[in-house]
Amino acid sequence: MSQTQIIPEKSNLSDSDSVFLKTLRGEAVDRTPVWLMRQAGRYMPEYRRIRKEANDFIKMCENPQLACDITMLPIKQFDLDAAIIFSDILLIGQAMGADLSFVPGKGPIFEPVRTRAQVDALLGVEAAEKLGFVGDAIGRTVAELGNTPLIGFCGSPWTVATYMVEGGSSKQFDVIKQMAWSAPETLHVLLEKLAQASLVYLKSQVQAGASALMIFDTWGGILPFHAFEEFSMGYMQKIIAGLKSDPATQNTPVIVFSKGANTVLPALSKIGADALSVDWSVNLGWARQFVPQEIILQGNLDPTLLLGSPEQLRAGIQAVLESYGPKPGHIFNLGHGILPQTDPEQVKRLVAWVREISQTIKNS
Ligand code: 1CP
Repeated sequence: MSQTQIIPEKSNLSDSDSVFLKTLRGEAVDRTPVWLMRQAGRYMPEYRRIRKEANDFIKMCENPQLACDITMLPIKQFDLDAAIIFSDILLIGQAMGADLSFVPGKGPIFEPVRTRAQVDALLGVEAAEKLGFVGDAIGRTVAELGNTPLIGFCGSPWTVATYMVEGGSSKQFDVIKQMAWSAPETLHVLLEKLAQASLVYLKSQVQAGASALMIFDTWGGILPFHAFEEFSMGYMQKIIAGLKSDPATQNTPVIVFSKGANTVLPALSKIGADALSVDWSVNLGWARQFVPQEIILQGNLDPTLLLGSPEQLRAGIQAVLESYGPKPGHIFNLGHGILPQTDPEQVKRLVAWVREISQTIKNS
């Protein structure tokens, strides 16, 4: 991997093969494509079995064949329109030199990065080179997927930084926010390193065969309005500008998910993303007023609806599809990741109902 121009090794899928890619290019399709955030994960008994045997989440991600097999699990069982590579947004922090572990029941734990000296000691772009196993996993997966496109991804610099600075998951985000208000230069050095490494990392994923990219800004919405651009949005914009100025990646669609950042949708529409993924708190028709038609909207079923009755699930799906209406430019997804306690039978129903109801709406 290098920063120089890279030409994809594998031929990434052409638009004509996929309702997901067609929708991302703004073309009309006869039904709404569907995939689910965190579709390869703990709600699947097969995943839990592999997880128990492997006993180490990071080792699972670092094993290209295992990562490929896990990515394929939901594709084999459900009729999904896209796969997302099994990996994690936090691996880049570890590649930069921050110690990371995943403790069952506790989630991710980072050795906290808080001082300027700690930030300066981290790798920047060179970190991407340590993630070659993800490219390997992508290559294997694309070969197995056939006509189903594969999404590559990274976390937004801000979101990854929250875990690195807080030392893991957080409720208040007070440590990183205090850093933002009292030592912004230090935080900016960290965010810049993350952005540079993420850009090279995303390019390498396209080179390996990813057909679309997604940036997860799960914690963008916890920033106050006036600081969102400075600490979160600006760095995503830089990453996208880097992708769009390289001939090898300029045609690869980029989806941005800034959870809870709904009041900043007009600003997010201007950062060069091809699609914006939104959480369940907004009505898609309302969101469309602030997001131009050429930018695709993705979302936004509340993942807890999968825990309710089939009738409530169907009503929720219907509400999401109706809120968007018959126009092209919508990819069905959840408003956040699927919950571990979800019954896989509900996922089967969801996929079938999105197809059926969206076809009816589009033909009406
Ligand atoms: O213990 C286990 O089995 C690990 C559970 C797990 C899994 C299956 C983690 C730990 N990460 C993943 C995979 C993962 N994470 C994928 C690929 C699989 C897929 O989507 O199908 C992706 C895209 C992610 C992205 C991710 N990781 C995000 C952004 C999306 C989101 O859900 O908000 C975030 C915030 C993380 C951090 C993370 N990694 C793992 C956990 C439990 C968490 C969240 C911790 C928290 O809630 O703060």
